[in-house]
Amino acid sequence: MTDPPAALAYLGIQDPFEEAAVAVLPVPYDLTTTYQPGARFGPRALLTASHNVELYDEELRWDASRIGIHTLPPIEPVAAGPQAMIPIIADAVESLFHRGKFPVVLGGDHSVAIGCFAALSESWEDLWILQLDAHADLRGEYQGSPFSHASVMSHAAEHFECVRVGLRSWSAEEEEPLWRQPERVFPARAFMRNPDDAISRVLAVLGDPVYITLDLDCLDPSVMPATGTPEPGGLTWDAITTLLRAVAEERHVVGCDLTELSPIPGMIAPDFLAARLTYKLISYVFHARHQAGDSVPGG
Ligand SMILES: [Mn+2]
Repeated sequence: MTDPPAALAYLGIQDPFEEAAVAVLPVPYDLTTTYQPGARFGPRALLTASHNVELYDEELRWDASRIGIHTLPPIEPVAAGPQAMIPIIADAVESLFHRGKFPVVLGGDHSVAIGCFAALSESWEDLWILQLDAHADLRGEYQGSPFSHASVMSHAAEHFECVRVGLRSWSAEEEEPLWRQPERVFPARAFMRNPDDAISRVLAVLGDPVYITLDLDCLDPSVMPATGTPEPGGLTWDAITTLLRAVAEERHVVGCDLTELSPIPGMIAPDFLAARLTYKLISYVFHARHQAGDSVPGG
């Protein structure tokens, strides 16, 4: 499959793959969505909206697009279901790590992260996962599948240490695994009571390096209504960007996935927020590397 032209690429930029620090991988897959389907349309909506994102970050006073950004062809869904998707996603992400890229995987429902975790377990040791999510996603299986969006973090826990932020919905079954290490759990209500204090406590427990799995439903539906399962009482834009900036500056972030954008026809704000948040994350990570004197392409 050929790479998408600039008109379909993230930010409208299509730098040559070899020269790009960031590889954007769209995975328009939502076969495990249980409530409101539509996350399969997320990558396209995010990529389209991204063409309106300002490349100069007003907060960092820096243009991250100079690092080189390349958008890969989407991984098309396979009808065989979630289990069949995992090795396909894992192979694609693993090859990005091997080629020194910072992968940005765009879902799709959160189950696409299971493929990312499989790639991470092959590529990194002693890695920490920062989960931003409304839900614990710690079910052993859900609706007959252990590869559901509701089981995502059970897979992460097999290989990695996890810190969770934004949670506000979980089942009785998830109570025990969730609270095994209570200092690593930051429910949305407690987090939002004093975000600055919570962020310093996140940094006190979070190891290094870090992979970020960002389910957009961690945000409050008032700013991010376009998700498969919008839960009231989530994070604000200010809180999540402050957290991401702090983590990017204090840790080595190796990659991320951003999932569960389920576009609402006629409403562009959530699509734009998702596109902007993706760029914020990329900007924070590479600005921090640039400040640290790491060699950053074009830096
Ligand atoms: Mn989730």
